[in-house]
Amino acid sequence: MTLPFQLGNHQFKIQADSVEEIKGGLILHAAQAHVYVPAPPLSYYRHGWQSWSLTTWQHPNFQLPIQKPAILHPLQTDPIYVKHPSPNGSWLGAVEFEGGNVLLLGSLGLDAHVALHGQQLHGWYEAGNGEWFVGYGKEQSVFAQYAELLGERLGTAPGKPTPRVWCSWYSLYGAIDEGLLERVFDQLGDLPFDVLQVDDGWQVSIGDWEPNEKFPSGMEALAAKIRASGRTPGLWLAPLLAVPSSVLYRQHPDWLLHDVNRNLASAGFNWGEPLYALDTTHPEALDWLSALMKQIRAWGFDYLKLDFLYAGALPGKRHIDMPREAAYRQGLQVMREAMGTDAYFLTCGAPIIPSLGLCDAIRIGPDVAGEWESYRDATLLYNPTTPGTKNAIRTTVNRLWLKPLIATDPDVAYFRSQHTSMTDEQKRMLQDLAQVCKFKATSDIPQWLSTGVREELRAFLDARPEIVRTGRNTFTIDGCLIDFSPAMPLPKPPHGMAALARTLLGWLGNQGFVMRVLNRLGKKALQKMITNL
Ligand code: 9PG
Repeated sequence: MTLPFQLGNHQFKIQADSVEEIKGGLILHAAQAHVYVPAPPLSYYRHGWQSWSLTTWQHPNFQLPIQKPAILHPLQTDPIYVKHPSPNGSWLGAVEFEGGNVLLLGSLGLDAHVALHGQQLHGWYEAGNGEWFVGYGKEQSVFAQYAELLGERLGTAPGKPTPRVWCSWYSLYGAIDEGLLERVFDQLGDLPFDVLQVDDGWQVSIGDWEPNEKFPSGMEALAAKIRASGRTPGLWLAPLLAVPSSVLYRQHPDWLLHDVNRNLASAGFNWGEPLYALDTTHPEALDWLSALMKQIRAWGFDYLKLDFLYAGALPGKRHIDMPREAAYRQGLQVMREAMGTDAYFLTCGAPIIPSLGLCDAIRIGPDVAGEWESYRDATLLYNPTTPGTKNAIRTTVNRLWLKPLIATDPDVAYFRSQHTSMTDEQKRMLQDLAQVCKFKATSDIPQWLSTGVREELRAFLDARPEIVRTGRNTFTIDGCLIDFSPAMPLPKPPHGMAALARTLLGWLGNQGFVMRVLNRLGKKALQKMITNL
């Protein structure tokens, strides 16, 4: 049915199977929902699929260049919609009108997408039909109401205190070994960290979650060392991925996600290898995941950062035919049950809405990095998901409406003055974002900090400031005005020579050998950086 609807001063036309009025909006039932807005909107809210995917307000007529390289689409975007010609986003979309009010169309279930066609918001479920929320009014209250409805349906996090985390990734990257980690952990001294989290680099392979030769004493010994220092041991893994060099890949090809042509479905490319996804509807794969979670807990790790989780929700042919995000959620549920609700569970690279209610925290933006923005990645590749501080702040701030539902991880803050090209102001913005998110982490090596800066880090970790949101990008932190607007603009799409360079770079980025060389060069640069530690 099509109905005219008065919301605020605006007359909207709504098309759905049924419409029910609730306070502050409407609940629709439909496989396809349409909302016709009375005037051309000023801007459109695009919501990215998983932690790293772009989330931003954009001009409704702006056609976002397709981000490159294409080989990374499954790893950085929802690959189904990456070439969609209209402004579009996962589960929800919103438009802003003159006067500052917004209209939001958001699904209250999984496997849904929204696009803007001129003056029409169009939402659809990939399989079957479901519920939608339509809200109109002040931006913060419309998004808050959407969050509340999502929480009622998918659940909210149990609200454990958010730990302050030292994470090994953004300083040591893959170059960790047990001796080096123990030295750094010692140097942390009495800095008030609750969790020491070992990131990527401890495992034999992506798929083979056993300690490699750099951890000869084993993971149990490492966890015990951390525990003995009075902190909680944390561990990273990417349980839904397998690379060709892994035993998992060789022994269980039937556990992997396939495409309609019965080839393996690509989950992107990283660590110099193509990535493949575990099929979370396969009972043996689920048993394996469950045993893996129990193993990690038995080693003594109580903080789990499960990464690259999008792999469980990629499109493909599954052992049991079911919508892709429902399949992911089933896998997540099995992992949560196996690890126990007493573990602190952070999801990363994770489809946002399908993760709600099953974890404690979620990364809501792409990785930070030592630089604000890279010209190659931002402008030439037009890739807003690659590691970089500006990308991280942009997407994170645009997802803060999720805060009532789950702990929101903005990634680590930087305090160091070595191994970064960021200005003090840029570093400050990341630190402020951590306070706003109430999720504080860093990877800084104490040796890289002067005594003064070490004390700044301590004060940052100890602080519990009062946060007030005063606008889309503005907050007060203990009364002090903070503005994240400098991180919001998207780069200008490349023209002329830059467009040519873009084509060439995009092609190079799709070549496995180029990615392998980049991977090797990265490792060399890293070795140089850590020689004195
Ligand atoms: C470990 C890292 C860290 C980090 C995670 C995740 O687009 N990409 O190619 C891409 C690669 C790695 C990545 C994010 C994006 O980082 O977010 O915190 O744990 O894995 O490998």
